Amino acid sequence: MGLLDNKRALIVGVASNRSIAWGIAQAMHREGAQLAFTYQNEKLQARVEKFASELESEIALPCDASDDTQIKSVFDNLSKSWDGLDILVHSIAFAPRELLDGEYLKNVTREGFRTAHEISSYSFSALGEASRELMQGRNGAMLTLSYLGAVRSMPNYNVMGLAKASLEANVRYMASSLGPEGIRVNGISAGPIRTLAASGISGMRDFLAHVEQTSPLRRNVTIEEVGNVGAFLCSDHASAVTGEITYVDCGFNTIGMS
Ligand code: NAD
Ligand code: 0WE
Repeated sequence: MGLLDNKRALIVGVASNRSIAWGIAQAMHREGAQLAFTYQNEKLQARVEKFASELESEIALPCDASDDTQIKSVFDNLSKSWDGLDILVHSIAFAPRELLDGEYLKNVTREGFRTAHEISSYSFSALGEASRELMQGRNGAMLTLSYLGAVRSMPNYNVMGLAKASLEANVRYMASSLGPEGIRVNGISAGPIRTLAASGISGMRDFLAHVEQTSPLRRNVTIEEVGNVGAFLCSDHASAVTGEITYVDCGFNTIGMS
């Protein structure tokens, strides 16, 4: 018996075998969930189709989160294969790279600010609202991924920190909107992990080394560990947990000094 037997999950945000969304998908599959995936663009299509088939899924649909038409067609398409949806996993973020370096205030622009908030926070609202109909009458759960930069200033994370603060507020407001329908909404604030989104980020190595040296567990977190907590939060074992941000960061956020 798995935690997620008979549940159907849509996974948004797989780009490689290092993606946090991939860790979550693997845990959910292991716990008995049936999966569907989306991919951002044609460059990722073949890869995501291969990842889907590894987890016994035949559903991989295009979804660029900046395009309302694509968001709508994901659910139109999904409803052809599935008569309902139990779980939405939102694991995407984007800010123009130039803004993720140097001083926040000097580098922030109106356009970069808008893009970061649109792709990293609004997209969760848009996908959540689009999931709503398929989730009726089945104790649905939605999950997103945040980072400590939402609540503490971090070097170089800059405008992404503001977008994650918005995303975390979004978790609470979506939980309020959807709670009366039995749908729960939660976030995981993960520690730094080497993924595509983290590659080429200046200072990523220092972030990882700092957590390894100072976190209570003296190491970094893995996508498998984030996946396990994600599977739990979207399972009926977490049926009274909503609007929460759960830290999966080897305790790093809890220390004052180490
Ligand atoms: P990743 O590169 O594997 O995943 C990022 C995903 O975002 C990719 O699948 C990409 O296709 C998608 N994406 C970007 N723009 C998009 C758009 N316009 N439309 C649709 N998809 C789009 O990296 P990851 O680290 O697994 O990131 C997943 C989530 O985890 C992000 O929200 C990220 O902020 C968060 N997170 C990452 C870390 C870390 O250190 N890696 C830590 C905490 C939280
Ligand atoms: O949320 C993130 C990264 C999200 C991200 C990554 C990129 C790289 C490619 C958003 N937009 C872009 N845009 C690109 O062009 N993380 C939590 C990982 C991360 O990113 C950092 C970090 C950490 C940790 C950026 C600066 C400092 C630390």
